[in-house]
Amino acid sequence: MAVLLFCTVAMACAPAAHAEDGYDLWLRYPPTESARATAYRAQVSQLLAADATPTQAATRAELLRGLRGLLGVTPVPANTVTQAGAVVVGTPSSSPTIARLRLDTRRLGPEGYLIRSVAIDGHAVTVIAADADAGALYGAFHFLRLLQTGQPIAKLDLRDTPRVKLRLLDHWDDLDGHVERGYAGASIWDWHKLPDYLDPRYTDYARANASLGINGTVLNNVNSNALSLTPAYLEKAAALAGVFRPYGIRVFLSARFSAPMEIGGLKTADPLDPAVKRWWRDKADEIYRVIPDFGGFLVKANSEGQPGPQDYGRSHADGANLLADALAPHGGTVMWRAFVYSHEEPDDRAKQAYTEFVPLDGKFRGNVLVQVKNGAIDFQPREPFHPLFGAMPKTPLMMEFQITKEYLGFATHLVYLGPLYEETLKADTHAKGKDSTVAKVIDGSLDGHALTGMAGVANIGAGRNWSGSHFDQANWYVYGRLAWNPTLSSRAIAEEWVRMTFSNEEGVVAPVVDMMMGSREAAVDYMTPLGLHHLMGRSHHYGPGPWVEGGPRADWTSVYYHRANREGIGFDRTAHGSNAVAQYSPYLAREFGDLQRVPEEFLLWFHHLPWDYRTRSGRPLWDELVHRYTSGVDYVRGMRSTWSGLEGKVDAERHAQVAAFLGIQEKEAQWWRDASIAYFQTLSGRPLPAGEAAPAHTLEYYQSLEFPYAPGSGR
Ligand code: BDP
Repeated sequence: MAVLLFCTVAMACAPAAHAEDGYDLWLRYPPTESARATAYRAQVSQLLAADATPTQAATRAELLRGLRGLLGVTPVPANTVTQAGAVVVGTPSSSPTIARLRLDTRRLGPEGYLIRSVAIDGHAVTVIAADADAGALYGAFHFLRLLQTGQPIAKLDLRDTPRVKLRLLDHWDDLDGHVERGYAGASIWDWHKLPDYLDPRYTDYARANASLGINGTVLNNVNSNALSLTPAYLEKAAALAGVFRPYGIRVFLSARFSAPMEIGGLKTADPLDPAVKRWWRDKADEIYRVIPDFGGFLVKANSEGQPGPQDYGRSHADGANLLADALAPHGGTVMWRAFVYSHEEPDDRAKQAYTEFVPLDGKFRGNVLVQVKNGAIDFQPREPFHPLFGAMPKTPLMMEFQITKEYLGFATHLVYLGPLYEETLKADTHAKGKDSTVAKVIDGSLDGHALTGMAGVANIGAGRNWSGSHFDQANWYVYGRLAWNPTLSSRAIAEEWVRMTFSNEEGVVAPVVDMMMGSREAAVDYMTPLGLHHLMGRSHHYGPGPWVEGGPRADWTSVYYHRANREGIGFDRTAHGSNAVAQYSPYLAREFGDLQRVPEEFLLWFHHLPWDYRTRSGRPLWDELVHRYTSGVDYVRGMRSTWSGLEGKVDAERHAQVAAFLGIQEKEAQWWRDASIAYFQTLSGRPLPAGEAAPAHTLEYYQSLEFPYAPGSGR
């Protein structure tokens, strides 16, 4: 075991010499303010960290990097704890010092850790102990986070284990470098140069994910290309897996259901056909030969034109089980998506996944997770939680959140998604009485599942700042932290992120956190207030399009969802309408179906109401709608002024970009408001409430706008 002793060097507290372009994410490790740094240095005078395995080496390297950056200390080798302030990292098998302490690491599992202030031979020491290397790595990141956020470290007694087993990013990246719904440039995977060239960025990607506890990545788009499963591409995926492995991250692939035909030369992909079964078994064997710790397959089947088992009259369970059987001998998992709605089914789209999947509860193999989007439509600014949560007790359900902001302003709108995720996770399904939260469905505690998971559709691209904007990094961050522990508070996570990414100064932290916390509600208000949904521009999804109608299918239009006419607006999902409320527990079905009790944020999701319906503010519905649109825009204006007040407190480079993006956001929020009001006014026939400004342009103007090159389009 290598043991390092620090010597402290004089530290220049000058601003970082490199450009503040966001590349370093929340792992910037900037110099700590001097009084605090002096105190910390005495507490990290020595580092005992083994480097016998790649994960141990990564752990030690990260601690050294962090301490050097934060405290300006340079390590030199030593042997044992010889002075106060040693930091000891490892497991009972990697560290004799930890073994001597006889800590109960067993109960931490393969990824948990504890951080404790103890005395060793009379010296005050910080121990970061785990039962396995990955846990020690996570513990090291936690320790660095404490320093970076200015926490005291003298009396630590922390213990943490992940509540969710698979904590994944889903990349919607195509093999040609395009990212579906990606707003941060091209794909970070340079398939053409893989496997021979390993961009150092892959390592930084792994570090960032490990710092949050993300332990898996699905490399390719759910609208997948069978070529990903050919030997040449498997070799490329294996090279990435090699970079990620030391950081506890496993590689998964989206599998195209018709691959046996497209790359296997078979005539069918029927899941019950023996040749198809053999093909998948052989394919799984082949994958595990090159990627021994391969995680498994993600599948989008019989959805939006993708092939699937229903093409052969088979069920989703038949399809999932086919792949599950192929992976089972190797310990792999199938994540089968419940995002399905069919051409043939004329029913309310919000009901279709439930209708198809609930009858299959109990029919999936033990290594299948059904992956469910947070809401029943499609990653809208606000949706009630998906009714499948709580409705399939015999099947482990995995959460799918979208981190990339397809429906929330792409990269330029400052919208912190923490409150959206938290709202969904805290929602009570009432499936087994009160306090049957979605978080408990996801972490397996409600129904006793050991296989659990959460997926976030990544917002990562090759752009220098990874996520398309500085603030979108916070969405990657909060997703990762909540995947580790779905009960954390999004406000606390925002604060952590601001401290690590921008500044520990209270004068920065408080206003920025406040601004972030209200930003999602503001986007709901200027885009889709009061439960409206799916009103964006057709296909590229950029900007407002409440007038969208016609085309290949009704449920790809806006008019299908808002149902506005001379009389009123909203989708009646009560027993008088589509009765989607009945897919929730009886308690919630009553609540959502009852105008007196339905939460106002879901009003028009569940009810069709007259324009003069009196809302809780006392305003008629039309006036309330206009009021909400306007207050969303006002909030953005407020964020601009808060941010401009921070000039000089945040580095000029990032300050300027955020300021410019907020300018774009204000313009576009105004556009959403004005276009929506101009359109709905033609139906309501009502005047604008007193004091409300008229839209800047005519409805025809807004309808004439076209965006053939909007980024991230699907294909
Ligand atoms: C929709 C996206 C589309 C995705 C689809 C999915 O617009 O690009 O393919 O979700 O999740 O929101 O499969």
